[in-house]
Amino acid sequence: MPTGTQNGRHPAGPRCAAIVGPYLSGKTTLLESLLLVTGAIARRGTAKEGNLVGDGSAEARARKMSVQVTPASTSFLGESWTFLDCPGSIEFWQETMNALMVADAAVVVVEPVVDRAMTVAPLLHFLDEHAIPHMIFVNKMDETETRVREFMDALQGVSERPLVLRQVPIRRGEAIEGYVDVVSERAYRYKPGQESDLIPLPDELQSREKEVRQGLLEKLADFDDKLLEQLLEDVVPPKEEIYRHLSSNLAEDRIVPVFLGAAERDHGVRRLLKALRHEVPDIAATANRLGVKPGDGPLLRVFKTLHQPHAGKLSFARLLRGKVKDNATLGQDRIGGIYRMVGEQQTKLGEAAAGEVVALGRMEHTRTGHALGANGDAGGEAGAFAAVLTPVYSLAIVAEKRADEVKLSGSLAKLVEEDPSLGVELQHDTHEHLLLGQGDIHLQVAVDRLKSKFNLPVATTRPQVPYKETIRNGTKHHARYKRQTGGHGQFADIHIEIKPLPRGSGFVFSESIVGGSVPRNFIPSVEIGVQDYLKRGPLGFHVVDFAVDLQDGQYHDVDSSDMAFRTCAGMAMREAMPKCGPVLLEPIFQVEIAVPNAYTARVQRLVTGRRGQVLGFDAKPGWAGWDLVSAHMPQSELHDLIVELRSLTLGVGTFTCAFDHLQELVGRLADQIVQARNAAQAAQ
Ligand SMILES: Nc1nc2c(ncn2[C@@H]2O[C@H](COP(=O)(O)OP(=O)(O)O)[C@@H](O)[C@H]2O)c(=O)[nH]1
Ligand SMILES: [Mg+2]
Repeated sequence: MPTGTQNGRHPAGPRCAAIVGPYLSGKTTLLESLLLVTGAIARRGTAKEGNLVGDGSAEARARKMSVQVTPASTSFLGESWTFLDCPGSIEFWQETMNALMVADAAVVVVEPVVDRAMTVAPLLHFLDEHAIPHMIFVNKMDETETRVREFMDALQGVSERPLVLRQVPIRRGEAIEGYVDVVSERAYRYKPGQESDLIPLPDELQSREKEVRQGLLEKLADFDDKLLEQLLEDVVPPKEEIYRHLSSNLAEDRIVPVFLGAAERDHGVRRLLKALRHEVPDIAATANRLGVKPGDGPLLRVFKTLHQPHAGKLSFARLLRGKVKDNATLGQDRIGGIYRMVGEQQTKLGEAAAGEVVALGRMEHTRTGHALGANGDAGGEAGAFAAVLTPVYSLAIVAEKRADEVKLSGSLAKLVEEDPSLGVELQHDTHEHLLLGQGDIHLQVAVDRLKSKFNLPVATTRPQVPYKETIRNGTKHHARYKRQTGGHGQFADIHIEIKPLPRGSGFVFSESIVGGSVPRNFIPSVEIGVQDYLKRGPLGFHVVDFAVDLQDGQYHDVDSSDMAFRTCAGMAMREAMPKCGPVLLEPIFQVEIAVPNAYTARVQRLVTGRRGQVLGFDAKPGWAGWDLVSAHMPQSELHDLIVELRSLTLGVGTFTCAFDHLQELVGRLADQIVQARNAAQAAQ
């Protein structure tokens, strides 16, 4: 069995590789092939039959896409591996980041399409930022007409680390029938369902092979003076030495090896497995990279939580250090089962050791992202983990059945436990419950899960914008409230002055009563009456940035009461406010949009097209070739901004935003908003 890379010194403990890359590049298919080739499954599933190991959940099957990370453990040549099939969609990026933070290496699966190379830029940036060793698997080579050379140039354009091509394809017509390994300089022909055949190196590939090999050696020499000297003196280093350079540079994330194949036909998959086996660092190196503190006790990082409708809760974790036994106490919980997973299939284990990826049963207090030790929370020992993404999209959510309202908040909390990039918020102005997340599919999957896992059907709508209103001019007003009904009546009389205040002042109440014309004890009731009113001003919205001064009034010894003054104040406001030039206020957000600079001009047009104002743009710090466009944009234009931004930028554009100020809105749009508000209130 010619492996070419056998050096006998590679790490042999349980290792873990995350399979990542854009949506539809073939990650789930690659996982299937890895499991088939290593014998973990007996036959290949298909998306059509809905039996792919990586897409076992109902939400994934319904959408024919991975919506959560799927761990699958197997062994290859006596060594233990767990592969984490990650979702490619940017809306499930949190899931993918969490998985990457526990893996020893990532396999980035890409399609050989020049124009789509850009789609892996954010992923490669994340990998480099965290120095996560990664290799690229160029998939679908069975169906491509793209030249490898051309595609490598495009990929190199979005990778900060040098790429090193490890194989040269052997073509017959347009089809690829095998490859030359440029380190071992051996040629192989693919054989369906079996290991490739060793064949003589085709003559016509000799020079291309030499060229690629030379390129690889030159890149390695950039990190090693001795190798550089050898190359300058035309000394060819032994293969073992080249492999040693490849492994150490991969471990340090200094180079990115590139392999070719077709997962659907298992082409190149054994070659990939061998590279993983020989070149990927083990848990000791990974723990060191992450900054895990040395020690003997167990230390686990939970990278995924799964609430199963009938089988209870599972916490997926990687052992960064030490050992655990079933029933032991870990974090704040007692372990109720340790399982090795192959998709949805579980095998119970009595214990697990450093490097393994396991599912832990019934860890009720444990959440995604927790670091667990033998003595409670071990966050301080476990080193780096992925940050939580901020939301870019939201929907208002209500339980379809009124009786479910209480259950809803508990179930939402469980969903957030599973996926920290989801959020829940009560919007005080509009009284809406908002579900926040990374995009429409992300939230629709959450809604599906509420139904399938918690039997909780909900309806969603576009959230209302919390418009406000204010006044442009002030006025003085006198109001008298007088009722004579049977016994003693009600009486209150007040003079108030209303004044506009600068933006951001809110509401200010004061009094300048002299001589007790309104007795002290009634003054708070006047303020309450004004407060009641300001929840719904003349235009129908919460009123801000104005002052009310109580200046004079009258009272009656018997008929005056707190209630009478409160009512009178409301009356005064209702009569006076429409005369103060009411005007609508629209929330404006400060928005930062990050895109590759090829899109900067288009993004500026997008901002102005959505009534925004571009404040400027600058290079995004630490992101070569990316810009950060800052703008002020109305909140009402942000709802689906992410949708348009992604469709404009092959999915890679992102933004962050924060409330900045309120701004007057007049004209047709304002009239429409006020009309809609009045209609909605009339319908209540
Ligand atoms: N031609 C070809 N198609 C493939 C190959 N691997 C996967 N596909 C197809 O690509 C599509 C997406 O595959 P999938 O594994 O679900 O992609 P994922 O989104 O990256 O997990 C499916 O229709 C697969 O059949 C391959 O090697 N060659
Ligand atoms: Mg998938």
